[in-house]
Amino acid sequence: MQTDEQSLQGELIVQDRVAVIYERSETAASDRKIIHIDMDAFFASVEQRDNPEYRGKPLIVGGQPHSRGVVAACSYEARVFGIHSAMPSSQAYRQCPQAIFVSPRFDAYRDASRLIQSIFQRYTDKVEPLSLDEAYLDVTDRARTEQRFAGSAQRIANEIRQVIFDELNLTASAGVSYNKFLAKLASDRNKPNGICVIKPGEAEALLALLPVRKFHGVGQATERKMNKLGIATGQDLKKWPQHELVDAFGKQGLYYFNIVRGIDHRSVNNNRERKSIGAERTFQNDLQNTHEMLAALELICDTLIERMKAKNAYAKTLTLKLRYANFEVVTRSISPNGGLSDKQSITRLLPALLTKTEAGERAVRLLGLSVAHLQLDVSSAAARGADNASVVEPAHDNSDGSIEIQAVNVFYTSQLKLL
Ligand code: DCP
Ligand code: MG
Repeated sequence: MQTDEQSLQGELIVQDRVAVIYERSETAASDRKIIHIDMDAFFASVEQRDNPEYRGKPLIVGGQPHSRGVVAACSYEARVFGIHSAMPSSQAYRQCPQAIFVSPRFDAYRDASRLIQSIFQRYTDKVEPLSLDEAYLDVTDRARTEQRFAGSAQRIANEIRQVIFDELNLTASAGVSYNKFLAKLASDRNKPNGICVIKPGEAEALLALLPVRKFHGVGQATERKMNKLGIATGQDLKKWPQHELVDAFGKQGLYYFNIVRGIDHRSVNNNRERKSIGAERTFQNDLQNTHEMLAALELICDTLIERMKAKNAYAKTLTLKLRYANFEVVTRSISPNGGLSDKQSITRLLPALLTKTEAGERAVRLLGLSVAHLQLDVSSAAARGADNASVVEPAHDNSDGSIEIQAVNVFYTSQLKLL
């Protein structure tokens, strides 16, 4: 049966985007012990676990090969063929016609995720989930107080990986370091089923050699901008004085200045308050004119409003996202003075946002809306009205100085629940 999530233009690929952005807090301890755990090929591994016939084979979870869907997850056997998440399924099929394509089973992934998170809680209550399959853990106290760990976060990380394997039959990779940025970087280095420790003395040399794209917080758009400025690696980035980076990248410039020196004071934040809500849709046929785009956006807006109402939330910033037919993605944001609380307060802004893009001149395959800087209490927002809106220029990476939404989850889910 088709749900209204699926009703737009035939087969629909729903890609909701849940952004969880946490405030920074300045806890200047450089002797912290932070672990970042990230499950390996998460959706695909759950499928291989539950379906023995998929094991050892290239497996793709996501859209079917002849649809306009994309790959959500793929097994490591599929990655040998160059397949990766977010690649169109049709392309994945061309690169590996023998791959098995399966549709996602979100309930199974959420169940596994809950169990993984409960394992984390056995080790520390300072757990910050980033998505269904990854989290930061601050184990500073646990490493110190429990004799069997002898002060070693690496031992804790390995034990967690073992417990996950024993109890869930899934593998996880871990990064261990003295801050979140480095722990996340580390967890990716020995994937799958690996662990990597970055010690204080090692960080700067390692970062100098890395291409900037590998830095969490540097997305495609920032990479392009950095490359234009002659910044290709950490070493190049490090040559830039702080004020010049801030001139070029705003608040994020300070973040880049620090991370390339291995400095990241953000604490592991177990407050799971959601900071943005959104909905987006990929269309069976590209939309050609702004009239049909606005109609589609109205429907997306209905979903968004439902979700905002469920949270009793009102928002300050509305972001329109669109993906052109050639897969290029642009976003445009607006922060009206009175906030965003009901459908009308959002839909009235859409034509202005759309004209800030090339929609209409170029065909569009995906549209999305999200709201950010949420607050509770709709009534006070409504009372203020929504006049004097001002359009903000492209928010490719970070419109609000927060860490770029690169780690943020793109889920194939019609429910916006994180866990
Ligand atoms: N996901 C998605 N769409 C994306 C990226 C990811 O639906 N564009 C889903 C499927 C993934 C899960 O989120 O299984 C976790 O994402 P990861 O980026 O951690 O990727 P994987 O766990 O699949 O692989 P790995 O972490 O081993 O690289
Ligand atoms: Mg993963």
